[in-house]
Amino acid sequence: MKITDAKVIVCCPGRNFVTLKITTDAGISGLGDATLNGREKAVATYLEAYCIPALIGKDPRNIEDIWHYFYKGVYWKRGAVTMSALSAIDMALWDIKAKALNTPLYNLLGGKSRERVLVYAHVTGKDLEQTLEDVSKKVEAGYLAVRVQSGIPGLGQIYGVPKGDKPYEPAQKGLPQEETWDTAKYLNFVPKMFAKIRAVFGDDLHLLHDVHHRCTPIEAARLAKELEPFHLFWLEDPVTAELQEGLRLVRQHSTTPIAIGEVFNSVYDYTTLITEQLIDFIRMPLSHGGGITHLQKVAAYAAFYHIQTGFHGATDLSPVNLAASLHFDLAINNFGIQEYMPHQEIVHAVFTPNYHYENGFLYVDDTPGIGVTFNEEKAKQYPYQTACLPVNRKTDGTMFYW
Ligand code: EZ4
Ligand code: CO
Repeated sequence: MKITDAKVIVCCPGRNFVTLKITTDAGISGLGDATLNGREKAVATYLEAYCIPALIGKDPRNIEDIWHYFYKGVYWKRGAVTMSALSAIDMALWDIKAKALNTPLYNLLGGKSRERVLVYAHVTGKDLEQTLEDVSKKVEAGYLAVRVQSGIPGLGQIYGVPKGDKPYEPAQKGLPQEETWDTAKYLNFVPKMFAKIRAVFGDDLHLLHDVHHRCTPIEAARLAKELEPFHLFWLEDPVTAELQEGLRLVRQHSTTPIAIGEVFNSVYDYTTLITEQLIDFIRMPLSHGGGITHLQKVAAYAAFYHIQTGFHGATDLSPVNLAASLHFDLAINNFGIQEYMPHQEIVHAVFTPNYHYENGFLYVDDTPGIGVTFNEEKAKQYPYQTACLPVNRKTDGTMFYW
């Protein structure tokens, strides 16, 4: 089998997605998700200018060799842009292989370890009252796990809180918008919020929270310690993990489980965290972390250290990535949980999913391959629109992490 063509389609059904389609001489094509939120064109250009010309003529069945061609073979390796491109190539090759063998992807990853995938929903509200109402709605919808973010008294628009009645979507049209941050106000509010949620909803509901990289190690240690009585499923990205050693301090002070890695793109972002058992869940998504080929290795490495998966599943990752993640989640032994932020209906006009939600779980059907179909004609109706993630400043104007 030979790769005869590959193309990148950037479309904007409500938000931007970058899709790689690889075509072969066997009449089989594969899809990969190359979306990097707010940096879509950088990945598209890298694929078009440097990767696609080198892909043509290669045998798509040799996934491991092609992976290393674009990793070891490339002098300027790692980084979000190049790894997102490599991830999309890898995903499309696995899609082709599974279609060629006429079997759903999970069969090539070891088969099913479970029939369904536990997911967590996003709860948001502009204040505590609205947040509690939203927890109720998600519980009514059958969710067994919820990630809770809320507006904070004294702060304006912040991460995780929707504007008006629209579902939360961090990227906004045009140049980055500015948000304001105050860690002291945040640290005072969050433990009170979880105390209230536990008091109202009891012990069984799994509760998660995303710090979004905004604490120093000692601040994160305080938060993780104060949240201990509420038994979180996880505390996500408590510190910016450019400095892996920062997690040691958090660990020394608390038994709150830690999840990290949605901005990671290689196993080398994780080595200290995994070998020193400083975290409990890896979150690096297939579409940014080197695809199925690399995540199989990272997930296996994590498993030896009692660490589970909890893949990133925000709406800025396309249905192709979500479906691929679900196959992976079904197959591996150390699956933990899957983030599930449903796409807007308009997204499904372009990408037809092969998964569905029911009572707290996602199910994937037995369509061969990854199983998502992509309607190129429809995609043309939704051309790319410039959109960026916000930037964040402290209340005195100092630039801060978003
Ligand atoms: O901010 O995917 O856990 N989920 C998250 C996401 C990220 C976005 C950034 O593109 O932190 O909402
Ligand atoms: Co996050």
